[in-house]
Amino acid sequence: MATKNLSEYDLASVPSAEQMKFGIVVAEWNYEITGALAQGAMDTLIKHGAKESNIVLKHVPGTFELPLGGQFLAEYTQVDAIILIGCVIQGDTRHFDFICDGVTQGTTDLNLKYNKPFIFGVLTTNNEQQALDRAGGRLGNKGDEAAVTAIKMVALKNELK
Ligand code: DLZ
Repeated sequence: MATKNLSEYDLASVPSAEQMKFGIVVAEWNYEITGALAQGAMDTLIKHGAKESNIVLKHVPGTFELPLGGQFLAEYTQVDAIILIGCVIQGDTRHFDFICDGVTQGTTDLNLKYNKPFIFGVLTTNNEQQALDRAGGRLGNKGDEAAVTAIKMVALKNELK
């Protein structure tokens, strides 16, 4: 059997999300940005076949609460993947670092604890403009990317299990 050349893999193609169930947890802090990211994620999931009735959308106060919000969804719903959406903007104090550390480690832990994709849809920026640029502005919408990542990870799990 001929070995498939790695360059033949179509990295741009996205599997169908028709049979998949998703959770989206959105931080209320910087909602002008996180709301746009969540909308991008929702639109992209639906564009790739997910049914709106198979998407559970919940809010938490801030980015720091995202891992626990995600854990609630993993425990109490039947979703295949959970997208965590937040935006932390650098300020004058070290709060930024603590929130970023907490949400990053928390998300990593959830992925491995539940054997389920928890997607890191968190912007960590120096200022508001950098966040706006990535929430539907000149650099696209990172919510779209988070949704595609969720679909690809669920498809990979379904293929292997
Ligand atoms: C307190 C705080 C600060 C200063 N900045 C942000 C931020 O930029 N983005 C964000 O999502 N949340 C922020 N928070 C709130 C924390 O995430 C958290 O909700 C509180 O510390 C309570 O646990």
